[in-house]
Amino acid sequence: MRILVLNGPNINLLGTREPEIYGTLTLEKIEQELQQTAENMKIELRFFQSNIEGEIVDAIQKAKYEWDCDGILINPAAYTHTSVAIRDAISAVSLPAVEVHISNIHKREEFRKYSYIAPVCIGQIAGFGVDSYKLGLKGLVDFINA
Ligand code: CA2
Repeated sequence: MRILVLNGPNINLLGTREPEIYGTLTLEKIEQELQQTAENMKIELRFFQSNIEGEIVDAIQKAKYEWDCDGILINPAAYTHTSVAIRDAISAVSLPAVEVHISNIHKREEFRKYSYIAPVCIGQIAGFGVDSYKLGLKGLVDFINA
């Protein structure tokens, strides 16, 4: 089984600012920990991060048509709250997807509470730091195997 782990804008800057919200976590650390988790689960991960909405749409399409992925684990970051294009791409490829967030978006500013992406995902996990990705991955893999 192969899963695309997709991170959106500014996630590449994690660990440099706002540690009270995002901890000291870096993208490299998140990917290392997920890689370890995936090896234990005997699944394969493909990692992609972009600050550009269209590149994220392209990655979702490639997950289905080039990379032969079985599912998508996505932290759309700020695009969570704005992107019809990312939502439509997930719908269009019909791959199971799980939305994850490091912070609990439901206890932050009003504008972060709405997700354009959640309605086209199996589920959403928010607020557990790097564990949001691990929990999301487990949920996604269990869903695919069911
Ligand atoms: O909590 C999450 O995982 C978010 O997806 C993170 C996004 C935010 O826009 C979402 O509402 C929730 C922000 C990602 C990175 O933001 C940084 C901010 C300061 C320094 C470095 C990264």
